[in-house]
Amino acid sequence: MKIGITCYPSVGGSGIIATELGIKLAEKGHEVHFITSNIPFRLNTSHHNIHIHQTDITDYSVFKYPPYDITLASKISEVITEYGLDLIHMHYAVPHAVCGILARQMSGLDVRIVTTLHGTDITVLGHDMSLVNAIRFGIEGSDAVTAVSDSLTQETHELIGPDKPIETIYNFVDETYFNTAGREETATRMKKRYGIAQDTKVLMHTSNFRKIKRIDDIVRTFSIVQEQMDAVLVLIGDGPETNSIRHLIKELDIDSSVILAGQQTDVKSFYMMSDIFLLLSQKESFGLALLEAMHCGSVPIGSTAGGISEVIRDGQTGLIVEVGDYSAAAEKITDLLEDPKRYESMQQQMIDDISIRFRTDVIIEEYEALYKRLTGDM
Ligand code: GMT
Repeated sequence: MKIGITCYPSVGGSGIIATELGIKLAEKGHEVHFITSNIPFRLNTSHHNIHIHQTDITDYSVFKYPPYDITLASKISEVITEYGLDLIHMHYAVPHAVCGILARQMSGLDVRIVTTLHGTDITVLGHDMSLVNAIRFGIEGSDAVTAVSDSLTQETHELIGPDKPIETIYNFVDETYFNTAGREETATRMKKRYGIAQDTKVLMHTSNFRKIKRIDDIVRTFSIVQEQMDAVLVLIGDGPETNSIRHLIKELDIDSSVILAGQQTDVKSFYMMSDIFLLLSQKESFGLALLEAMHCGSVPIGSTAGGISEVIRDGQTGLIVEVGDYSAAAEKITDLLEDPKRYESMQQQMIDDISIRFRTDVIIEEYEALYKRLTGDM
């Protein structure tokens, strides 16, 4: 099949999923066209079936705002026509699904449109009344719509109420890269590099440091944990909350045991060094970093937000606490780390569970089956 993919190319779970999906489809023989404003950041492979089409967003002085959506729609329509695409897969309802619908009209061709909802487009933008009609239009104008968790599917129905079925297709990670092979050696090397004693416990979080990630709760959780045992907190990433987090760390007087490592390209080594991965968000449709960390052997603690409890089976493959309850988080982490047998058994159950429920090849087949249903092809 000839498939167009549009996503936000910057760091973020939706861009990663769109990119990994494109790579896997190309490896299976499909012709894949990325139509984006920049090269997706995880697209570090050059496969003969992968084509990249970049939009130039021109900032003419007559425009108060550069017309990203219109330029992108125009580029997508060009690629549809030139390459005879069968289907375009848009990641995010706004603006991308709307761009896809516009592009199809511009091309005058009957290309199929699949839209995947990732979370922020619904759980945050869905509360903005000025965007609700656009989101509903993007969803209803697509031929098929998927969401990355049951929780997001349900929330979309509640918030937007589209006249369209939405099916859940879970996220996945590349298990050939994110796995536990060499975990101990990597942990030893990383601890040496960061001056962490080998028997010190490592707690970790990575994100784009937005307010909804509630990194302050993570820092407060850690502050309690480190009173009970030797532990270090490693925070990877950067964003709007970085400064206030830095202040909080100082205020709690825990600067000597918190590593603010900023953006990192080799996140995998940090996952491998960590005993516990924390994701205590206010809103989170899935939590892709959680799944990456779990594949690398880090046991997760998540909040009850969104789809996190679909990824973690509470008490079996990780731990769940109410949003905002950092005292409970600290208590659960301490109890688990003080009981190595329980930790190891949870870690094993976690690896067994995710390698069945989030298998890349099975999830790619779900997308292919959906494409086939829409095009009657393949
Ligand atoms: O979490 C973010 O802030 C980034 C955002 C994105 O658009 O990339 O992530 C969303 O999509 C990911 C991939 O499907 C999900 O794993 C994240 O949970 C989701 N973020 C939120 O729902 C807040």
